[in-house]
Amino acid sequence: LRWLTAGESHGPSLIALLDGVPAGIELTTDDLRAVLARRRLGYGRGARQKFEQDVVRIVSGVRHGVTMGSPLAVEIGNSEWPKWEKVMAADPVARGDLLVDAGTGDEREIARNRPLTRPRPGHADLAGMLKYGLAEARPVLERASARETAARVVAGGIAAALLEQAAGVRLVSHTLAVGPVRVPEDAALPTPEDAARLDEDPLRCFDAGTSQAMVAEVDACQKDGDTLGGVVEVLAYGTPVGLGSHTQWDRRLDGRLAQAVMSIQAMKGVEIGDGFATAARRGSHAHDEIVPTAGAGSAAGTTRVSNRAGGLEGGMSNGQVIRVRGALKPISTVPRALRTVDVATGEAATANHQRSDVCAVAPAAVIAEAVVALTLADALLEKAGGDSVAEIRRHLEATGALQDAA
Ligand code: EPS
Repeated sequence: LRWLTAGESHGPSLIALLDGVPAGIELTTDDLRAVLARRRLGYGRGARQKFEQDVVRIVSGVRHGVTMGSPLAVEIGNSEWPKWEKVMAADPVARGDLLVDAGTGDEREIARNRPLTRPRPGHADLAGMLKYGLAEARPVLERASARETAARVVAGGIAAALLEQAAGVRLVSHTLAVGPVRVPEDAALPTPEDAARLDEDPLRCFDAGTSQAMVAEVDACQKDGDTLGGVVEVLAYGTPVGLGSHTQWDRRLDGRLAQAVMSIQAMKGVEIGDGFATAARRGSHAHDEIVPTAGAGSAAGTTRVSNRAGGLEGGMSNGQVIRVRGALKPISTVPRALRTVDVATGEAATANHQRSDVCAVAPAAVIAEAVVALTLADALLEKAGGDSVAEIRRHLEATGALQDAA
């Protein structure tokens, strides 16, 4: 399975392109609308989420609600495009079209097109300007923007449909921390049955008391003109044993999941299972002891007394619930503007700022779920690949890797 995205934040649309999707997955435009709507959830998001609409169109790969095995292209149109048509036009634009009002003779450039010469710390702005030899940040931030994750969420929705329909794998994601407010260590983990309830929570947090404290933290932060990060977790239930491999570095599934999650905008840390907490434990309390199940007598007749490893040992899925966490830095566009340099004049300045989310942790969980789904779907096809859902199921049944949940 291969996937790519294209599109700018204020361009006409984003594109998700998937190649290698098997035939026979049931999938509709409404399914993709539903996954995209989940990405817009979350307390503490900015004004843009309220007015901007995602307009989904499946361009290829699906016929009458079923994938055909051909490349899947999905376009996510941006309802705000008419406001940006000139500023982000692909073709050259007459200077007069970029002035406030050519008719009244107002010669000032429209605000949207003014050069962004005060790079924002934490964003791709400055490194991108230096790398691509640009005098302003617009061409960098348009692609670096987390708006791009809409395309990855669509791609992940397709991957999740494949995982569920071919192998019975189901995913769920939730928020573990917002700033310093964290779910207690011993809190219960959500299951896929809890997904709807999580989507109703303002921060997609499974612990009601903690969620209230998170809302208060977002409010306090907004009042201070500041932004917040946090920690999200993705859980994959029913993953077949043996996805990924210990035999080569780039086949290890934990490494592949880490890359997928780390590549989400604003991610600064990834953990598998208990991750960093494990580093502080002694070995006798760090692993998952193996005990026999009834009628044992082979490697298959075993179970575990814990899941500290997060379902991955030796870079392979071991049949336990896969647990991947991502740590998100606070949004880089800080209302209480940070110091920078105006590169047009070389003078000290404050960073460009118009509007900002206070906290994007809740959508980050949905995005992390999408990239985990893509990575697991890719690994599933390597293990039990086939050209159709039926063929993959036959392969899985033959290997005995399917879990009961399937
Ligand atoms: C983003 C900044 C904000 C977000 C945007 C991602 O946009 P703006 O700076 O134009 O207000 O709203 O996210 C989305 C539009 C989206 O759909 O997720 C950023 O800097 O990454």
